[in-house]
Amino acid sequence: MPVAKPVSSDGRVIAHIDMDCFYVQVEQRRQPELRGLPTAVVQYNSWKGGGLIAVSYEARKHGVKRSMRGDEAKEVCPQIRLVQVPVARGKADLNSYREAGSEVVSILARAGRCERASIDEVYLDLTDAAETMLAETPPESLEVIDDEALKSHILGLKHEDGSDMKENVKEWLCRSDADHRDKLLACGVLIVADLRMQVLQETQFTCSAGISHNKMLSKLASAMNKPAQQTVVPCLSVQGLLESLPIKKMKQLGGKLGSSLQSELGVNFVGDLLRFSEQKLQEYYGINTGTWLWNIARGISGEEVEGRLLPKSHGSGKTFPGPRALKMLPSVQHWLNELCEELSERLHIDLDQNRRIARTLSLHASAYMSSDSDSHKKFPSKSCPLRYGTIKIQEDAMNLFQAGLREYLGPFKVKMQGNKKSGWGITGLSVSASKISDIPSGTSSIMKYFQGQDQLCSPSKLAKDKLELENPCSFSEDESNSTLNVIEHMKLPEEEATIKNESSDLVSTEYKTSRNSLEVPFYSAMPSLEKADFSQETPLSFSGRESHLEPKLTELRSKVSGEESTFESGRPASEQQVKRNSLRDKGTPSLLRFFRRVDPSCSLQNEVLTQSFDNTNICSSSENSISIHGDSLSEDLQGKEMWQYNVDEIDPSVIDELPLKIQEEVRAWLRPQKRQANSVRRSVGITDYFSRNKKL
Ligand code: TTP
Repeated sequence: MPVAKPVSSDGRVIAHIDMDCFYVQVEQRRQPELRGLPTAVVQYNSWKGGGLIAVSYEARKHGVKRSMRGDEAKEVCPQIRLVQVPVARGKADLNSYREAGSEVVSILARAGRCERASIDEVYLDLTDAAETMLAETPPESLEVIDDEALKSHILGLKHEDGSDMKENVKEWLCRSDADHRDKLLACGVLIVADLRMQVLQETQFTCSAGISHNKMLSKLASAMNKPAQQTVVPCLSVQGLLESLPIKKMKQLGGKLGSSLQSELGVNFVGDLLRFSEQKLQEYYGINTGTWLWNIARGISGEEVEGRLLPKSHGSGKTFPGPRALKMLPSVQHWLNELCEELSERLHIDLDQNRRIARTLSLHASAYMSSDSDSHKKFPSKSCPLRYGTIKIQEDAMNLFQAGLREYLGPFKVKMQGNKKSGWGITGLSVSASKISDIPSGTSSIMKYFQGQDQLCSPSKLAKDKLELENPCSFSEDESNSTLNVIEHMKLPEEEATIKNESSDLVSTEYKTSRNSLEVPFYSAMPSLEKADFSQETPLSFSGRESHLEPKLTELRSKVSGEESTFESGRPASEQQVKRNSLRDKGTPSLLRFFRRVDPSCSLQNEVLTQSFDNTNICSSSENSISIHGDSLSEDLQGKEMWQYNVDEIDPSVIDELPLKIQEEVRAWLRPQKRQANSVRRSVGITDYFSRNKKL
């Protein structure tokens, strides 16, 4: 349900930028000979030429629509050029589109606070830039106004017959008697026109824009004049815009709430809401939603532009329409493995490039039961705490699926295992990772996180026959909540899933939606979720000096998580694979595992391990064990706040992986007899290596 935010944002300048026929433009840039031709991007599928997911404006003129299949498009436009979405792992590979979206975001983000709202949509808060322009170079002071700005559509601006539209726009932009808010919007018009030109020059992509005082109105406006145009909503035009806007077109009103407004209150246009008092709307829909409805009827929305260039979640999904429906558990397992592998890869990239971790794994599916009288029953979505590592994610996802399937089949006597004639079929599968947050700086935090991972329960137990929590782990409040979600999926609006293109074979789905949109939630789960992909632009978060360590840390992290990483960082994949295989074959215990396996009775160990890196002495103790303790603890070496491991257990091949300086130090530990207890010099060493904020 929408939440009321009774904040007026009249003084702000907000732009919504939306790429035009985005996938087509990406393909046309790849194949310039397609430019200007009727073109469409289709999802890989042999049935009737595949489903169209993006249609160029030239093809639209011939009547080609996104709802068509390739063969239908050829019927209405024989000369149409159909380009297939790249395929990887048997499903759509959207990486090139994500990366193209990132290119655009990096340009737009120069101008103000930027929120990446989908693979091809961005919100910008240009208030500061507009204020500055108004103070320093207001439009009326400019000798020449850019032609792109003069082509803007200004809602409510009358054009007398025969009058020069550009002259009218110029006049509006340069009015000295306009109120402050419109003056700011006029500056926004110039800024956005300039940004759109920059995007075109640097990426060859055109985009359209809406400019107003809030996100809601800007989004509405950006769709009004496409392609490659911009539309402005001055304050005085808001009412006119909303009174003729069908209620279902409004963000968040495309679903049940919109239908209820139509059937219960006879509200067909947003403007119709003006007939109701706030109190009346609250009586019908509750305090928050009532107030929210009252506000949107007046074009009021206080939703802030979030400074977020990275996605809120990651996901991977695929549909299996018609005869392709999955009817046996092994085929479900196969596809889940594929989806989880992709998800895991993206999680590792996000971790390495952005130092972000996801905490919740969710599984969504669409299904049918052929013998089911209750054919509208939905396959329940399931979530659990996310454990890093491809195999773990695959295992957990399968368990979530089985838990969902049991619930879905419920009392119906349908076999879980399935067979060709089984009573159930899976028509869509997706896995997603959400609750993404930054890791606090410092390598120790990463280690702490991964060590904490093993304390989380895998959902496997929960998925067993009776879904009983046989062996509950001790969770923090937050974690235990998410564990319960294995049974009751969180109903976060933005995580609800819908498949817009049901007929499509592949879920190629980072398409347009907006956060909180009930119609097609943005980064929603069933669609493949938006990716934190700034691989081209965003440097590693290490200093240049540290960056060479990242591949090592990645491996160490993977080992700590007890799993192989699918992320090949900094080295050719084949080389990494060989290395990983050799480690696996040897069953190599990693250094960090040693660090973890200290006195099992000591619950503070991990804490000490992580805390002590910043200020640590290393002591070689007697016999075959080594202890590390922090300076502040040096007077109390007997307490729990000390950790140790058996040097005998160190596998030399692991040491070879470390930087030379660190290797020397560790090798010295392996010769304890040659080193006096408590005599390790405090210097550059392994503790510094793991301490991100120290320079080696
Ligand atoms: P949209 O922005 O909805 O459409 P568009 O950019 O193709 O065209 P427009 O100029 O009208 O905005 O979607 C962005 C991309 O998302 C689109 O190019 C392809 C992809 N997409 C899908 O894969 N499936 C879908 O069902 C939709 C709607 C989009």
